[in-house]
Amino acid sequence: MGSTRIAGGTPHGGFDGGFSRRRFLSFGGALTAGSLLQFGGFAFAEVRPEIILQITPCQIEVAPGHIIHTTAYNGSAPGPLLRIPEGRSVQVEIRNESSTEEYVHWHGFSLDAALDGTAEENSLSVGPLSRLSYMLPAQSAGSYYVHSHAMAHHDMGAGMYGGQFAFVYVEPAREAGDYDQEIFLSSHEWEPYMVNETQEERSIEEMHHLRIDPEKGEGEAPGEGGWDIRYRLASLNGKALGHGEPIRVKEGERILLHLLNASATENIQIALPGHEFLVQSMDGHRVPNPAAVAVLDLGVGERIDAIVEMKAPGVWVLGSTDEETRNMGLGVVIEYAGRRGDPVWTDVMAPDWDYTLFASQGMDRIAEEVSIALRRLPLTEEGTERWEMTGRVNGKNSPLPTVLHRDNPYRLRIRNESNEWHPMHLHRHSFELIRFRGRTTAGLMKDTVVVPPYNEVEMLMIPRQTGRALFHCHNQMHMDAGLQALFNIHSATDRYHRKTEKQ
Ligand SMILES: [Cu+2]
Repeated sequence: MGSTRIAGGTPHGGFDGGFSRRRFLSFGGALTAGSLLQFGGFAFAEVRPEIILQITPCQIEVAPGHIIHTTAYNGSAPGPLLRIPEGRSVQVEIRNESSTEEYVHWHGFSLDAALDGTAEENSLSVGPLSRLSYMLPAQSAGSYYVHSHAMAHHDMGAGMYGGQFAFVYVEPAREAGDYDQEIFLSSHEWEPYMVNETQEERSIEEMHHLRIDPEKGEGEAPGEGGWDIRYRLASLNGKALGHGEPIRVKEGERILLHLLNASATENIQIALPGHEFLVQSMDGHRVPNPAAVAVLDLGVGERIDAIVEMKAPGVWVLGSTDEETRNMGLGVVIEYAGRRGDPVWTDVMAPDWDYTLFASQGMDRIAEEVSIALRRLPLTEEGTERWEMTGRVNGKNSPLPTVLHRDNPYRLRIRNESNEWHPMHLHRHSFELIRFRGRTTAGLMKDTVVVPPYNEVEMLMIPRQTGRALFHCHNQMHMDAGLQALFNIHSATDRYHRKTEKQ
């Protein structure tokens, strides 16, 4: 895999509306004819790009006078809504106009590891001032997400902390069309900082310089306890609550809401007082049992599509159920035709989020068990957190990466031994929720599942792709601090050969 990586991508300025295969190869350097066949998408390199993602430093006015300097796709955060027809491949070109190497990850997509956009899977990267062109394979209809998968660590403008994200919608070939308006909303938080138990605040840069040199005794003690991340500002579609255009609706309309949690670290809860969400899809998959709820929980990286019947005329806040988060800006005004005045929020009570509400009845599944524990480790000497993921296969300790075989069913038993919520994301695959909070369930397909504190979740995974597949917590801080593992998926043939030898 390593030999197929294009170091530095293609030179800036090489774009002339399309690459000839010869030019592409000469720019690629390390790209061989063999890999051209392996990643068949490159054979279409002459085609003009239908999607152009321009990674560019820019300024975003989240609230009046409150300007965020970040890097984003095509000059806005979220970037443009990318609509792709169901079942059709599209030619993509990534133009990196920033000064750092970037990885563009297609979250929820089923595709080759080369195109998945992570360093861990040896995917293609796009170097500073470089371009990368490939064919994105056809996907089934639904809500997806594209974002930077660069490691962030102490750079709070990098990875998911910055503005490199966009909503991807694969349009159903036959839409039921049982709605009057379709609205896409992506949440995000801005200007992260660190705070400890005594409410002492530190910038990320300050945290980085806290390291004590044990030889010289220099540096500063980080103080008691760990440091948590907070933000100064939050937004839906890049605007803080009250600062963008309201969503204008009419009484009796059915609104199809497409929600994406594009946060770096924050799981969110969203409500619209006086209304309910009839959940249609999660992570781009139709739910077996569409059910109505007052509050939507979205872990980092999760998507929910829901119908809202507009039946309570007024001016409302659609936003976070958490007052502090709402005051930070996580919300948008919903304005009925002919109604004026200040937007109204009333507290909405809801039971704990329960995925099984939208799933079907559970059944027994025969599958090999892969047990994964999520654990917090002692703090580093800087006072920052550390995490680990360990694996056990059929009761035996297994070093990661864990070898899986294509088309073989696995029961991923994810045990959260910490007091935090972890949105666990599987790359290049969807998996099926089969147990949640002790209850057996079926039919709910996900690519990201939130594992509650001191709880266990079981997912049925049937790998359909070979190669590396990253499995990690989508909380960027947890991931960077160790909550990630690699599955190495071998072809099914390997497995059958092994069985034959044993007889
Ligand atoms: Cu986590």
